[in-house]
Amino acid sequence: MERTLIIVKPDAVQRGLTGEIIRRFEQRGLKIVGMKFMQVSRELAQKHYAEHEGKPFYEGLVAYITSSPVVVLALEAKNCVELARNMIGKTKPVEALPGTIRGDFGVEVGRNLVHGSDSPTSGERELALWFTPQELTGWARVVEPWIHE
Ligand code: DAT
Ligand code: MG
Repeated sequence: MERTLIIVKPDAVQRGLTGEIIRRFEQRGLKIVGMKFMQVSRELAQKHYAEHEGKPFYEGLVAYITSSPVVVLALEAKNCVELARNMIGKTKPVEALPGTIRGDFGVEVGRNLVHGSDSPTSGERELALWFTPQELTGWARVVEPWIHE
C-alpha cells in the first residue's frame, strides 16, 4: 500500500491547527501508521529540502521548518500521495482552492502549513528520513473494507 509523509508545519502547530489537519486526513480514510511531535534539526531540514538547496527561498525555508515544533505523520492508502496533495492544495496558498488545507487556512507560501510528499518515491525517501522502521506500525483497521474495496 502506498505511503506518504505529512508534516504539520510550525505555523500550523502554533496556530492550533494540528487536530484540524490530522482530522481531515483521518476522516478521508488515510490510515495513520506513524506519528510524532518533534523539533526539527537543521541537518534533517537540509536533507528533507535538499532539492531546493541554492534557491532564493532555501534559507528561509530551513529557518521556518526548524523555528518551532512540528507533527509528522506517515499515512497509508491507495493513491495516498495524490490524495493528500489534493487535500493540501497548491504550494502558494493564494492559488490553493477553498476546501484544501492551504486554501482554507493559508495566506503566504512561506507559511503554507503542511507538507506532503510529491510522489510515491519521495514518500519512501522522506519516510526513511523522518521515521525509524520501529516508529512505523502496520496494523489491521476494522473499517478497511469500507474504505478500500
Ligand atoms: P510543496 O510544499 O507544495 O511540495 P515545493 O516542494 O515546490 O512545494 O517547495 C517546498 C516548500 O518551499 C514550499 O512548501 C514552500 C517553499 N517554496 C516553494 N516555492 C517557493 C517560492 N517560489 N517562494 C518561496 N517559498 C517557496
Ligand atoms: Mg514538495
